Amino acid sequence: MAGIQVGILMGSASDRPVMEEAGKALDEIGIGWEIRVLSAHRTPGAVRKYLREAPGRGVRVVIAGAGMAAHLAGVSAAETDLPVIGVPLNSSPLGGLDSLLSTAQMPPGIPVAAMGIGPAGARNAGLLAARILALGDSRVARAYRRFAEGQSASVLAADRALQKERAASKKRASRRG
Ligand code: RP5
Repeated sequence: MAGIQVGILMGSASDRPVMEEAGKALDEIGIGWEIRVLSAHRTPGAVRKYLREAPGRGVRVVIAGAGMAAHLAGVSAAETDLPVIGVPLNSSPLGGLDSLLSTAQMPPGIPVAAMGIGPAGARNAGLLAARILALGDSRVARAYRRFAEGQSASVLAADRALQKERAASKKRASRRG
């Protein structure tokens, strides 16, 4: 599907393993993405430049992950009118609570969609970006539906396997005794 549509930003290269979970979710739906190390604190000018140029390159949704005093999502939302999804990361002795509050507690007027802490939050950021893109693109909407149905099918298959295993083990127990 059409080029790069999601820009994934992270405050440090150390955030990469977690933030790539967002990219993996987008891959599962077939949405193009790019990923950049850009820090609200250490490279504020580069954050601004990226956000000014991103829409012209086709980016429609921004995902921003950062740890500690996590300002990247909020600063990004201040610099662009694109929807911004924030992912709080666990990279401090406070276990991510600091970044969760920094990401979620935006002052009124500058919205950030705050996800949960860490890899689950990053994955959900990718899926939320897909849902946003699906609103204006029926191919993305169909791909998302296929993804969701596949996910449900794998949970149902796991339940069937569990029930089969438990039934077999009960049968063995009743034979024994
Ligand atoms: C934040 O500080 C980054 O997002 C990262 O989670 C945290 C620590 O950064 P490094 O010291 O590992 O570069 O800005």
